[in-house]
Amino acid sequence: MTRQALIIVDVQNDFLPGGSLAAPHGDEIIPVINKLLDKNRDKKLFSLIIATQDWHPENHESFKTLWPVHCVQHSHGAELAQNLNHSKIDKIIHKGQNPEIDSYSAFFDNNHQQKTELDEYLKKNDITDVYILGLVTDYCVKFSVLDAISLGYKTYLIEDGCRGVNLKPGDDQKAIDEMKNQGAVIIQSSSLLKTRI
Ligand code: VGL
Ligand code: ZN
Repeated sequence: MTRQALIIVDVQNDFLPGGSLAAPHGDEIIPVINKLLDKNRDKKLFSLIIATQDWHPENHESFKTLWPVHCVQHSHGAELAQNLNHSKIDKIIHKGQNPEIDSYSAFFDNNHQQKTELDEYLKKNDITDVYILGLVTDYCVKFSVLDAISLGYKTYLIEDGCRGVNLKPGDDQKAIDEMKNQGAVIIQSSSLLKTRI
């Protein structure tokens, strides 16, 4: 028996146009996600819907070195997009709270030392397959997908449900190629939406 979960990565104001670390066209994925959530009314696509939030303290190390201030705990920028259908989310996973160590992946910090609750939560719910989308393709989505594969989940990337930040042009495509090479199945939301259920 397989059981599926949808993991919505970091669909937060700061990663959307107008936010401090915006993925261009990031807002275009929100209707894609809402359509999937709507299609899933009877839970036939996904048994569980999980959303992650990048959730940094004000003094996070990455603000000094790499990134503009973003997703500070309890700030407007850290909130999930307002037009995302929040009512369907079963579980929120926070990451990136340690001021010293960043956490791109929804599963582990970047040193692979601390785990978030996500793997335990999926295991407890007998999830075998994960479908991942969100922001941004070239960082948090990519590392979440790679960790899901290494943890043994059958892992799907819903490509049209993601946008990259593209610090270098083409970073998003490179990330997709890497996920595919590591074993992710790249799909489009349309293939899930047209499933007759
Ligand atoms: C992210 C950069 C820094 C992401 C988070 O959500 O992909 N990227 N923090
Ligand atoms: Zn961050």
